[in-house]
Amino acid sequence: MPWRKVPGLAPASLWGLRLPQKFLFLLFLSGLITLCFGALFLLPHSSRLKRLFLPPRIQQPGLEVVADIAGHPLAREQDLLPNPAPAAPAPGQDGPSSQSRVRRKKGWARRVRPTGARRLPDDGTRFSFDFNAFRSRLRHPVLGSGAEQQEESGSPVRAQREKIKEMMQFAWQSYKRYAMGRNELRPLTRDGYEGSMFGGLSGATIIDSLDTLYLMELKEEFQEAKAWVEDSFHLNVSGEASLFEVNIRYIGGLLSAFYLTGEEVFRVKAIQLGEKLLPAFKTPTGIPKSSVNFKSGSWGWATAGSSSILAEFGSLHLEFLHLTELSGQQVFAKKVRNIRSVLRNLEKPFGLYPNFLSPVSGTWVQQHVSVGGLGDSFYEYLIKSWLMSAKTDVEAKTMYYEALEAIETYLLNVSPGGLTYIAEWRGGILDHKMGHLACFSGGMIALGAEDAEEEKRNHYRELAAEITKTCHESYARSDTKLGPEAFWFNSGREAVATQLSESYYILRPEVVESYMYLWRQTHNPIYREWGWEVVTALEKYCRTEAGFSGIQDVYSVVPSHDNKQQSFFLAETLKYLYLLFSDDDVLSLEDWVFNTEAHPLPINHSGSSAGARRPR
Ligand code: DMJ
Repeated sequence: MPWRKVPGLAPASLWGLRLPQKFLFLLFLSGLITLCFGALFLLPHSSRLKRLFLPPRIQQPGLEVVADIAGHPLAREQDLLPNPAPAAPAPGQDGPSSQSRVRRKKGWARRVRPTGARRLPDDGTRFSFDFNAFRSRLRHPVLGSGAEQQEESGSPVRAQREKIKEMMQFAWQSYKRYAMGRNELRPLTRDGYEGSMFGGLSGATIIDSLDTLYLMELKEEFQEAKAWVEDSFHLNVSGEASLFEVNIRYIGGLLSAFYLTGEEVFRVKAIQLGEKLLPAFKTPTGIPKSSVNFKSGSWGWATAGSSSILAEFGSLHLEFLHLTELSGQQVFAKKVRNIRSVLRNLEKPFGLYPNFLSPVSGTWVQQHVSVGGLGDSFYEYLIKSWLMSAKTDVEAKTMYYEALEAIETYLLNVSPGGLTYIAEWRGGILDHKMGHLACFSGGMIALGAEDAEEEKRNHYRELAAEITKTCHESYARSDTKLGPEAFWFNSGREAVATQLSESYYILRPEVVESYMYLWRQTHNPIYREWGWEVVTALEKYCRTEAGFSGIQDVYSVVPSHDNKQQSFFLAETLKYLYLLFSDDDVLSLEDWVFNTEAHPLPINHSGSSAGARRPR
């Protein structure tokens, strides 16, 4: 019925209310509205609602970027991130240190919450890391002081670097064309494969390649890789994974990508993946098992019966400290510090570290000692922990030099032909062989030489050079000029494999890794010559039409390819080769340490607690 005025009565409202009633109703209504708005703005977690009501430009500083990424898949997965670090410039653009300085002057830095200002330890992805402050602490621009580097254009070194870049581009494009999203490329069959180490995670080659692409300024390729991480790198997998491999390749690769670019997606994924690894530490000693089951969250098998492997549980330290640094979650640092203290307190036979340890009883399982496979990166992570802590982790330094001394006393040998090598030890009996993996030790000893006691520095420099020379011999004495998987010093034969099963080369990096460190330490041109020999041999024997492949026999010039382009070829071999032909301030060793998969992690110049470990 339409509203009409009733004669003789005071005018009524729309609902037929009298004036006092109307007044009371309006009073009630305005009280209700005030209450609602109060709740909206004052209750915890209301910031998301605020975003719904306020246009992006008038939101709090620091939340502007959040509004931009709200439709991003990562934002959906993680909830919204409170304060993402601003992205560093694309490869080749101005160094971020100078950029951050300029921006700070304009007040831009106010948008970035200082480190530690807001810690939400229950979810490391919400933690705020001050990326600008970190970048301003670097002593050298990431990509060196100039795009041209020091040498004149047209110089052979520049051309050599360009060649290595072309190899990376070819390796990446082949992978992209035939195996994008799979773990690794099979260049002969032109497809991809997953392998059994990553528990259902995919894209190992992509994650392993990110920093190399960035370093080489392969901008388009880097964007392709990043887009895949954003859109297709899913962590909700349910297989059984190697703790070590996931850590060094995926977490290491993501951490480096974050530190190089400031892109939040890398930080967030690294932390989430790190959290997925934590169940591996649920053992009576806290020494993790080799593998973790992503589905049940339990730990699974360990090779060699019930043992954990020294090189595996001993190569988590660098990445886990950075996970704490980037997440505010102490749990990561606590796990690796516990490993350190278990090892520190254990009785060591002759000061040597055997390769197998029971995670249940915390005792050594076998008396096999090696600086090659099973032991290798444990030693590497001791000296690198010292360096990464900006030389505050004295415990790591002490353990490193003590271990090196024992290795020298019991494992080091010189062959009748004058080649220095590190043998393997089985309960006191020596195997006079070196694995290709052990060839990283030349670089490690060179890196550590500078902080040794003064009277030992020269000795370690010479030792590093001698071991690297031996490893070069293992290449030079083959027909392809590539080195075998293992080589012996027996019965008059030196630095050669003695059986076909040890004669393969799977694109491994350790020898060129040592060339790179020795070059940076000495600038002796021999290391670039040797590096170039490797480039030439790779091109001749390992390049196929659809990518690079390992070969079955380095002593045959008719290559039999193994049909695998290992992800570490892109992460390590090509990166170390490129750095060998670059200026020293490109990824300077004053700013970075390389994890055992060649992913650069920054030295902790800030002295934050995640990195430092004071002497006891
Ligand atoms: C890489 O995954 C790492 O360097 C690891 O430490 C040992 N082996 C391979 C490359 O050979």
